[in-house]
Amino acid sequence: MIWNETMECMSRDDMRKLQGNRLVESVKRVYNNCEPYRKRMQEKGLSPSDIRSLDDIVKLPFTSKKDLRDYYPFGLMSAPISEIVRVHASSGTTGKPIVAGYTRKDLEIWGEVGARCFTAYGIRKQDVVQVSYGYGLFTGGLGAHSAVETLGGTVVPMSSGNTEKQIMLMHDLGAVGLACTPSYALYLADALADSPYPREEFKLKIGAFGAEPWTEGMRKELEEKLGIKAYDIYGLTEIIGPGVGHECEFQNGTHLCEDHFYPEIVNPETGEPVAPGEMGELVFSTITKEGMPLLRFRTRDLTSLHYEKCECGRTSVRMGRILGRCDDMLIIRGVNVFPSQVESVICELPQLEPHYLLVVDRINNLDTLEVHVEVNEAFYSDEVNKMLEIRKDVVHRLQSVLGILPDVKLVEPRSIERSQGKAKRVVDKRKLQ
Ligand code: DLL
Repeated sequence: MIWNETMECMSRDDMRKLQGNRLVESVKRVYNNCEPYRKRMQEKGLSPSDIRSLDDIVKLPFTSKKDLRDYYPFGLMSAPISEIVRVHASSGTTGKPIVAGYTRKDLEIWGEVGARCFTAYGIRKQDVVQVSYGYGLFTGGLGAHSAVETLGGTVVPMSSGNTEKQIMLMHDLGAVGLACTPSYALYLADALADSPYPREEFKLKIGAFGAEPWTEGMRKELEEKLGIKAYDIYGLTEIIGPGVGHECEFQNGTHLCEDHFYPEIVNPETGEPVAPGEMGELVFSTITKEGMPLLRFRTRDLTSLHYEKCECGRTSVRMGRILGRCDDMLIIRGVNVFPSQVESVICELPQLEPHYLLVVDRINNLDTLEVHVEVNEAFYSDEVNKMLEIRKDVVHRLQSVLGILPDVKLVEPRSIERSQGKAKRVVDKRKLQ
């Protein structure tokens, strides 16, 4: 079932025309209502009449996270505060958060794109969905909440934390869907296994997981542990929140709701567009937003776009898995390392649990990488030889995937701190020095 067949299955030509028309209107909106955008365009000698179709988008300047910080909190809004009915914020690593403002129409669109996601996962009106993303300034909780409400399902607004109660209510209320971060889902999976309720008493079938990078290996792990199908949901505060994109039953890429959010992929260094299918930095222009429309916003997320029609019937562009963020990429002895590469190796090995932490340091001017990873209970042993054997295997595989030799520390089951929201996978001590 498809929530909005007209938009999700439109021909590529018609979609481009629609996007072009909407872009033209958005450019006028920001030019007329948002001074920083008007100034930027004027500096480039551009007026709204120069943007006539989608082909002209490359003339427009980029918007960055720094711009959002510089114009904190409301400087990039294109609607007066009297029209803004909600704000959300995402906390960055430094200083002030990024604030996004939404008009009533923006919230309606958010509900609509969210409903497309949960419909694609197979959630229907009669289903109960437990939303275990944090509620509050983070967009996860309220975003998933309005998605399920819009399609007419029953929301359990659980928020994150209080794991025992999560399991009890999931059991008692018969949740079919669970929406949370993949790392929290893993935590809940262990809690569910330890709970007094037998698995067959749960109705859980569908997971809507996102807000952090996760791998195919992690998907397999979650699907097996929870006995569900685990779907990706993508989004970011600046663009709208969860609902920018979603997987379908074929789990072959994340469909983007491109009638609202126009995606491009650019080379992260030069800013030049790359060929379709090539990896680069994802850039979005919102083409229907009123509160805080953003043009050519650099997400820092690294992925690729694929335009072939999907087996599910949707024609919308599909995004590949997010490898990581440009700013999450670790450069260790000159080699680029993403936590997701480590995760993919860990998930392949049955002796390991997908709970891990990367500790990076610089000792005597040389970068070091420690990979702390939990050993599966069934394989954990006091016999040094057994542990050394596992370790050898892990080191070997990591070395061949990463191209550098990591120091692997096998740790006891359940010793790495669990996350109830976005997992923290990296401690970079070099930054603290
Ligand atoms: O994480 C919105 C969200 C909530 C998405 C719940 C999905 C589910 P922010 O806190 O602004 O918003 O963080 C956005 O998180 O740029 C990506 O780097 C990362 N991210 C979000 N979804 C995914 C995903 C929310 N499915 C940033 N896969 C984004 C990989 C993701 N990374």
